Amino acid sequence: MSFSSLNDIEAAAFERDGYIVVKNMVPAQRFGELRTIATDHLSQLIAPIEFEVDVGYPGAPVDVSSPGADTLRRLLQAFARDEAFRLWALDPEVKRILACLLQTEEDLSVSQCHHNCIMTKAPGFSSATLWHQDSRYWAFDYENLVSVWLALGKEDKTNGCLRVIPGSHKLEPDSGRFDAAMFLRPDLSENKSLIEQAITVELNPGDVLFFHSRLFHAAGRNLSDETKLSVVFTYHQTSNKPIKNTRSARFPSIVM
Ligand SMILES: O=C(O)CCC(=O)C(=O)O
Repeated sequence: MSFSSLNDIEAAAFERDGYIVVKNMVPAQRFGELRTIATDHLSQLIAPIEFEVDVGYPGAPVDVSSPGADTLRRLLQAFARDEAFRLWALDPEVKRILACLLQTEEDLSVSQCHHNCIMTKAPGFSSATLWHQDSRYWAFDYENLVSVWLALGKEDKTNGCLRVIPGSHKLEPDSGRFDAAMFLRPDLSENKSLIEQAITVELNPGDVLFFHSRLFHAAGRNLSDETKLSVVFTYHQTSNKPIKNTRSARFPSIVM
């Protein structure tokens, strides 16, 4: 799919599946620049940073004295880090596609709360992310947000690319199917049969995945010898407000 051809068919695919991939959306020079800045911030440990040990996901070092405890997970606050990230977050083509996917002519905003990051997945001590909906992090008037995931390098099974369950954004599983951290419980047969429907989202650098905040997704560990880097921002209609005093309201959203 080319972004210049995004049309009613792609919008219908998003409505049906909860995600679309726009191939080659970002040219090499631009994703190369973003990658250089991200790599520089990683090597200089420019805060705020989340470490694998902070998330405590499967495979993460268990505490700060464990081997690999200095493994990075996310460079947080991407919007504030550099003009190049801000320009990408507010890119007019991103806005046009989001308006089409959300089927809205309203103003759109980018959240500065969770996501708004450079996701990193390092070889060695990276963790796996279990099946979840991003709505576990969010508290908005409506669970109708879209995340935009730009691959800065190749993403495939070997380095822990995303897996998604097409159409799962429409499901309303009972609370008992989740654990306390709002991950799907893998021991339940109804969850097992849902997870069997998953597909792997392999991306080339410059490809962009748009996915709904209710879409179930997961990712494996990075078994390659290179760090995986992706820029992720999340968007909402400006009239869809974060609930006061929640994590979603910690920082103001930016109108596109
Ligand atoms: O790259 C991963 O492990 C998945 C990250 C993710 O799904 C999330 O942070 O919501």
